[in-house]
Amino acid sequence: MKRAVIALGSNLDNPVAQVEAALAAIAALPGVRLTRRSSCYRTAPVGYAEQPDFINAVCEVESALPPAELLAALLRVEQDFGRVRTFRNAPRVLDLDLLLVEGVSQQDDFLTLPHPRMHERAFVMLPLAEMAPEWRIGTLGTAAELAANLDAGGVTRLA
Ligand code: PH2
Ligand code: MG
Ligand code: MG
Repeated sequence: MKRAVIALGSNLDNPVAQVEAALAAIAALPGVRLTRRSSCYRTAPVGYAEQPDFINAVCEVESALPPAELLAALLRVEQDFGRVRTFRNAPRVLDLDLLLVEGVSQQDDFLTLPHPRMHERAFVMLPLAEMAPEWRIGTLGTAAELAANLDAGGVTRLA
């Protein structure tokens, strides 16, 4: 069993409900146990700005699945939620990104771990610092250290 961290994001069709339902769907995956989750955060869109605010969160799981199989299972959950891929950074009902797998550093066409852009994204790092300040992001530092150096503007924790 290895611990892993997953990012959740939605900005269509009642995003808070999408994220909550996605957490339940992740918890129900065979070979996956949900161990921790962050609050939900309302976040301004990064990249392509002309779209609604996002709801973002992160969760931690324990899984016996190899990382690529875990990612494949997450992509199937996206499909089950009706994700339609149009253009890069387009609005979406659900985005699930595999961020970290304990002890794993890898780079291939399907999956790069740690996620290569996570440390520069406040919408990922603030929820992660809340849930798991001690997680190390490769050799870059802990979630708490990296989050403290980001501009938190546009990221609001929901009650
Ligand atoms: N995801 C992106 C691009 N931009 N911005 C916010 N606020 N939240 C996201 O989840 C997000 C984004 C690509 O996956
Ligand atoms: Mg994604
Ligand atoms: Mg993403």
